[in-house]
Amino acid sequence: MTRLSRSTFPRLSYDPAQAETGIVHLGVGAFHRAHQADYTDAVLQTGDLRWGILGASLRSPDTRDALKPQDNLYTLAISDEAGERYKVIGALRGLLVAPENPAALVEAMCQPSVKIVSLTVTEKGYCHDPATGTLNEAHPDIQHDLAHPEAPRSAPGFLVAALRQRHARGLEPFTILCCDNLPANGRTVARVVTRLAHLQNEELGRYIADYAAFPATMVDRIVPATTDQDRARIAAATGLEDQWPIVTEAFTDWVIEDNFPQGRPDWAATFVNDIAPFETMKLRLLNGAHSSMAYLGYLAGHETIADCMQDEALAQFVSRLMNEEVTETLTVPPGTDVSAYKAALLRRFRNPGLRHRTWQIAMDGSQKLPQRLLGTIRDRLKAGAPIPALALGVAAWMRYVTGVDEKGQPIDVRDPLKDELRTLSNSAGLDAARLAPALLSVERIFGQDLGTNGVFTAAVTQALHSLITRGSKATYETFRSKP
Ligand code: CS2
Repeated sequence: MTRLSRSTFPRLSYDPAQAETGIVHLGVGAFHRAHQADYTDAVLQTGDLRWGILGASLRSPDTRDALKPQDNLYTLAISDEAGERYKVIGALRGLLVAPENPAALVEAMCQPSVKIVSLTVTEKGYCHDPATGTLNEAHPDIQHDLAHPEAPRSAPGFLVAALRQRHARGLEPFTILCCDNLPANGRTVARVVTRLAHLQNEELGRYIADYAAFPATMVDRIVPATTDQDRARIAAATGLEDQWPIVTEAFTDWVIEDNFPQGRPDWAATFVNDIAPFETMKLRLLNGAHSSMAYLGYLAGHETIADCMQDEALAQFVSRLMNEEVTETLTVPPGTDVSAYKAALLRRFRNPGLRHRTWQIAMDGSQKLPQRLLGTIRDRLKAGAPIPALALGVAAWMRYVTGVDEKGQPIDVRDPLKDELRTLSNSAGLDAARLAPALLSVERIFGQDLGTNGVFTAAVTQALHSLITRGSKATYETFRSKP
């Protein structure tokens, strides 16, 4: 079959080769290609060719190898009730693989045309301590970058190396645009990057703190990992082979704090002064529900989020989590109807065209729980409000990270703290009264307050006891609304 490329797909409305590199993006995974690259593609289509994207992978060459023979074009398969429609995205001008030549990436970030460096490197990619949002100075990649500042490994290391070079060359700093689901993502990344710079050179740390902009963002689009079935279906539908298409939903949302001293594309996003209420609503409702469903659903044998939503009891648990425990903690963003927002979320979760695996969402729980569930829990505890559903979400994570499922089969737990969590859970055994306090003692996740909070500890221990003795399904069944 013919491969997608510029010559086999001549219908793009702009010539990517004519675009300038206005953006360098670190972490060109599926989410970036379905979200920011799609928004940027729309800008390029208007004829504003200042904003081509140079993508960089910080680890594997896979994306570059798949897209290079396709002139960096790829297909976005957009799924909704009407089925799937296809769109070819041309916004990527090129792809670098950082470990192959770190200096080349730093140099690319120093081109005068580059006004923005955006990032989707996942929560763990910032090498921070999730409970406090500060740089984990003992992180092996940070230790490496302190020893080799010119040839970094971590995302913060690349940002600091390029900002240092630009400063030395008299170039303005680029704007750093974090597009990961971190709480207060702009401020968190600013804190991490300035601290790393400060450890290298105090003056550089001050310069970044004073002159670099770190606008905060709320990003939203559900983008499951691409499968071979997706590749085959999309090739059959479009008539062109694409080694790395991306499947996503029709829904997309992007709220951005409008702070771009070097200018920005005219993205069809919502630009605001304060993104906090948008971010908290999204992290607590969407991502909080996602993670709770991922752990409970995985343990109950559900492969995807759509499968979880087919399970009436689990769907009811999710509604009750959102309605009875999360909503009250939110400051509703201006112009938002929270009921409509939640109804839309449930529809999005049900989308059968998205095979979003519970295992995928379950990944990196130690980095996700604080902003998805623990912040909500702190607010509820402060208000003296009950937390049965939230505590069950946390307990399901605990049951999951023991690494053995309800049938005694191993779970492939992926998490930067996996070894520590496994050691703690192995020594506690499958006994809630020992396992819950053991895991709650991990301050990098739970901070210094939650592990010693009697109400929280009791609620989590009780939920975990039920998960261990009765199983996931029987436990969330107790959340079924009474007829
Ligand atoms: C998901 C998110 O993988 C996960 O942890 O919860 O990637 C989620 O799909 C996005 O944040 C939706 O915007």
